[in-house]
Amino acid sequence: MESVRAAAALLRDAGAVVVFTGAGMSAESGIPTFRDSLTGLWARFSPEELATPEAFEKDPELVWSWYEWRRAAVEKAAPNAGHEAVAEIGGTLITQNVDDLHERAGSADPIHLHGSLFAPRCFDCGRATTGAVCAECGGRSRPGVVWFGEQLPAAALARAVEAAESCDLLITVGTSGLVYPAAEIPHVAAVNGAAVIQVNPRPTPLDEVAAVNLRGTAATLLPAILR
Ligand code: BV8
Repeated sequence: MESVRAAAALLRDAGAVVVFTGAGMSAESGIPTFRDSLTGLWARFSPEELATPEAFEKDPELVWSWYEWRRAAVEKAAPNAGHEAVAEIGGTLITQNVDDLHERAGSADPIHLHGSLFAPRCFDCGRATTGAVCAECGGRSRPGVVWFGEQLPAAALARAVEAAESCDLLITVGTSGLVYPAAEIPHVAAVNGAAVIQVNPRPTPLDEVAAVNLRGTAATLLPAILR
């Protein structure tokens, strides 16, 4: 396919490469995306309702059981061929995902803009926690993710912006490009002269900045670019 060849040529000739991933990256590992409506016992909620500090304050047990359900699903899942291709591409990996599938596929040091399902912390003092209550201050343990309305980790965001500003090529995979400030990252790369390749089966606002738009899935198209 012409555009896969064009993407492969851009990757071959690029110096600094950034890969930017969203929930679609893990879809072929069986992890539902945010745009998929929640199913089963969560069908009556939307992620935006559950992924907020207010939801946690109102009903910590409900919010914890959603995150425990998601963590268990990730532990049962396996990285897909797309995660493996991202590890092979190397460069700087910036992910909005809170799963550990990139790490398990061999990506060394992903920048997690929205935290991790595997890093619970104290709701009050922010320190890492291992049990239900913070050993330091007695505060409640919370999932180690960034909720809607919360600031992204400043160091991670600064590292991500710096990488996007200085790269030659940014490959955006499996993101609807709707959640800010993370959604700025591909635009930062484009305005600083990088070429942008998008991998997504559906149109997104990033269509307008993509030099190459690959309409398809991560697990099929990312390995194809590397062939
Ligand atoms: C902040 C962790 C401010 C938790 C997440 C109005 C306008 C603009 C912005 C706002 C607004 N109102 C509110 C805001 C701010 C808000 C925001 O952007 N809201 C959106 C919904 C409009 N942002 C925030 O609140 C952020 N914080 O702004 O703080 C502030 C300022 C000062 C002081 C204090 C605070 C925090 C945002 C972080 C939220 N946390 N995750 C958790 O996981 O539970 S975000 C969460 O949703 C995910 O992490 C992910 O990042 C995001 C969903 O995005 P995607 O990854 O793109 O996933 P999605 O399902 O949307 O799309 C999947 C795509 O994959 C689709 O395009 C699909 O076609 C594609 N796909 C499907 N299958 C495949 C595939 N692609 C490839 N292969 C496949 N097989």
